[in-house]
Order: sequence, then C-alpha cells, then structure tokens
Amino acid sequence: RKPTLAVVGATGAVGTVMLQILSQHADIWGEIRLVASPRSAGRKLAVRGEQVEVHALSEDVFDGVDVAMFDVPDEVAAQWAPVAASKGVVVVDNSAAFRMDPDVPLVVPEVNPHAARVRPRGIVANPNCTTLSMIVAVGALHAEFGLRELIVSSYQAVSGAGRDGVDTLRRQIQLVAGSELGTSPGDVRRAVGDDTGPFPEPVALNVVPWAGSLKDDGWSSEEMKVRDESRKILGLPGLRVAATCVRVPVITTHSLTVHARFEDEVTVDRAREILATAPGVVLFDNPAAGEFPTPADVVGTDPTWVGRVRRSLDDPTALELFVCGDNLRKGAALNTAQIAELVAKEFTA
Ligand code: 2RA
Repeated sequence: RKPTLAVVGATGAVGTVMLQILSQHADIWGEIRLVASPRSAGRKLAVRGEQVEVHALSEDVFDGVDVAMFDVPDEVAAQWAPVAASKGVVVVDNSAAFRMDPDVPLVVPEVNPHAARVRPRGIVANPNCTTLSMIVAVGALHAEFGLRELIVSSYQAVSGAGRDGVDTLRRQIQLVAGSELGTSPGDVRRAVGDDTGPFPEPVALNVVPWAGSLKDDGWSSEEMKVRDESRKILGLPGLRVAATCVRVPVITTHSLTVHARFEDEVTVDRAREILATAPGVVLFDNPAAGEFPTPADVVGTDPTWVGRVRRSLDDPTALELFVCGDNLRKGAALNTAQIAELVAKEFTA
C-alpha cells in the first residue's frame, strides 16, 4: 500500500516548491491531500500533473493520513502537529516549534538519517534553511576530520522571509532602479520609504546584518538556530559556533562563508575529495577559471554547492569554504520531502 501524504501549508512559498518536488520525485505516495488555512480552502493546485483541491486545516483532515509535511508558522505547527500525531500521523515539521525538543529528532537525511526512526512524539523536525544550506557539506567534513568549531556568516535570500520578503525586494528594486541612488547617506531609505516589509532596513542596494528576532545579549534568533541546530544534527552538544546572519538582495538561495576548525590538521586535497564525493554536495571550485558557486546559478537546484576551499593560513586544522544552497529546496521543501520519503519506507517495507 502506498502511504497517504498530507501537505499542510500547501499554498505558501515553501509549499509551492513542495508541490513541484512531489511532482518530480518518484511517485511513492498514494493520495496527496493538500491542506492550508480556511481562506485558501477550495482552491486547486497542481501536483503530479493533476489539479487537487485544498482543504481547510481541521482535525478531520488527518483521517487516513500516514505522513504529514507541515510548513506553517511556528504557532500553527505548535497547535496542530500534536493533533495530527495524536491521530497516528507521522509529522515532518518545518517550523521552529519542535526543533530543540529532546523528544523530536532534527534530521538531515545525508547526515543523520537514523535519527528519523526514533520519534517519541510522532514528530520529526526539519532544520532552519540557514543551517540546512551548509550542514550537508560540513557534516561530510566532520565525518572524516572531527569538527571542533564553526564560525559562519550568512548571506540570506529574501525568500527566507516568505512571499512578503520577495514582494518587498521586488518592490524596492523598482523604486531604486535607473537612479543615482546608493551614493549618499540615507538616499536608498528615502526612496524606498517606510515600508521595509519583513526587514528592519531597505534590502535593495543594501545588506542588512539581521535575520529573525532579538535574543539575549544581542544575538538574533537566526544565529541561535544555526548554533543550536548544528550541534543537535551533528550530535556535538558542546560544539563552538559563532554565526552572523545577514540579509542580502537575492531572491532565493542562501550563501555562507564557513570557517571550520577540526581535531587535527587537514589538507585541501582530502577536503576536496570528501566534498566531491559526498552525497548531496557539489564541489565547484576553480577560481582561476572564475568558477565558484553563486546564488544566481544555484537557485532551483538540489545540492549544497561548495567553492573557495582553502586551508586557513594561520591554523592548519581549519578550512575556509563558501557554500550556497537553495533555501526553498534543500533549505526547506526538499529536506522535508526527503525525511518524509525515509518515513514512507517504513510503511512500504
Ligand atoms: C530566513 N531562515 O531566511 C529564515 C527562514 N526560515 O529568514
């Protein structure tokens, strides 16, 4: 029997990519039931080449469902994932509501697939897109070299903030295009006006050193997620992590610079071999030929792309990398689908 899948949050930015992925991956699901907020109920969306009606989120919508992917706000997931789980549904949740719950595994199939089998609450969590955009590459290096410390800076795309983020950047690009803006203090801000959407500052012609909400001692929620989630996924509770998260005027695909320090000396040759053969990673690293990943080339692809692999000049145990990953695919929908596919094997085995 092919398991029944529910996609909760089918109409959102990630949900849209999820439906594309479900249409492209092997057809392992029986019914695919689409679920969203009541205001989207009755709409029809294309999945697997068919128009499928969207149902309003309710307890009954989980009747007969085996696996449910959730991509909804934290508070909606916090309320509804346990409802689905109480009906025997295995929930794969892409919110932050359960990621750090010790009874909820946080899974990246290339790194810790075994963790998905132990789920006391019936919920498996999907990491945040910023963590996911680098962790497959870092995990492959950790498996060989033993990770001691991560220092990362992110260059995050506006679609990480959902459709509102994308609409905001597109609107601002119109307002600043073809002008002499960007040459005197505050000129971009005045052109863009007060409506900066989900961002604290204009994002067109700018970079904004902020993502998420304010946490203790000046850290952002996004920076804390990179630290906490990397530790949990890699099974390294004491890993030293320092992250600085920055929003850039890119529509989709998060990039990160990574300084990774390991237990012993590393070589670039061995690091390149590992990255070239790791599942889910593409090594694209030939600066002499101008070859390194950029978001504009990576968007729409599945793997984590790695370039600029160097050994630290001042520390032979450390590597420097530049990493790009599509935040809506591997960063969200794809990893969720991969986890759901792992779980689905339990139904068909
Ligand atoms: C962002 N990581 O990019 C967030 C979305 N989950 O804003």
